[in-house]
Amino acid sequence: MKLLKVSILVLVLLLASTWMLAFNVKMAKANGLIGDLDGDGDVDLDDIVITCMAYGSTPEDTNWNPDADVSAEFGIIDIYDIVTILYHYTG
Ligand SMILES: [Ca+2]
Ligand SMILES: [Ca+2]
Repeated sequence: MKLLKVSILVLVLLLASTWMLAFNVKMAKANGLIGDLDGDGDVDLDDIVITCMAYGSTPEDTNWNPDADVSAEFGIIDIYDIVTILYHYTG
């Protein structure tokens, strides 16, 4: 039973580290909250809306928001940025 618990813990840690590497998540804002685009101390619908307003944009676009570019591929706001911010949703 103890071996099973250790195996599950190792699996969870492996999956978490893989996810971090795969999405190459970067910290946003001085408060360290990933996805807190409006800087109010939480990650909620307002931050998702801000990200959606920049969806599909690149630095050349007028609706580009560098704060919303929290996940690879960097230089474009795409579904991975939204998923990353949703993952850190605090409500
Ligand atoms: Ca916020
Ligand atoms: Ca991105």
